[in-house]
Amino acid sequence: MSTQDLFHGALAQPVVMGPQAVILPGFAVPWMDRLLVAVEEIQAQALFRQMSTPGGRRMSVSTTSCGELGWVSSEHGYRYSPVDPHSGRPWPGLPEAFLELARAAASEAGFADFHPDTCLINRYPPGARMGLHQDRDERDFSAPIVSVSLGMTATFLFGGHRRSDRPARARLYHGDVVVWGGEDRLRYHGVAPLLDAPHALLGRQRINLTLRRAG
Ligand code: MD3
Ligand code: FE
Repeated sequence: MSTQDLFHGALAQPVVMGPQAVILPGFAVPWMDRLLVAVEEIQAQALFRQMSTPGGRRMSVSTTSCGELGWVSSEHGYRYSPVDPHSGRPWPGLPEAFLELARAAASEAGFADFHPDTCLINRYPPGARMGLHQDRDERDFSAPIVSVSLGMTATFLFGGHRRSDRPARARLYHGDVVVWGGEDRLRYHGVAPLLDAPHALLGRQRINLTLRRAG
């Protein structure tokens, strides 16, 4: 394992992406072992699945959720549901490590008292991507979103308030955390097709956690 895997960002400064959007390089490193154990437990109870979009296309990313609500997508639209439609059971609970990390990162970015009630977990195999979109399915846009990148490096696309605004690009590495809120909360964003460069711990995949207040 390279020093980059362990210490990328432990020494790095926050990267400002917008007035209320910031990358915290390596911020998740102190929680890493607990995060990876928790992701394993969640994916055993609520399998990753490739959802369809209302446009009828299959997403290249596989998703699952934990918390009181989980994000689901189908031909009928996007929504948050208290049960996993795949199993008919409630989603697994939000792990304590997710909550601690989300609250610490939000606070570091200037958002006090963040109480997420869901975490969407995205799994990217090589080549998977996420087109430019806004996150509008949450009830209250005043809460920030905290995202945690695990595994293979991604190129994140950070656009503006119109789909046609040319996006800025930022690399997101294993252990990086990003916090978006306020006026940046509804900006278009996406992920460029994932390059096939295996990660020392997670192999040929990227896993992204997004902690949100949906209900
Ligand atoms: C910027 N996920 O799940 S996380 C998503 O890496 C999503 O899997 C991407 O976009 C991923 O909806 C990016 C970063 C993210 C999440 C929410 C945002 C960026 C955001 C909300 C507003 C602006
Ligand atoms: Fe999004």
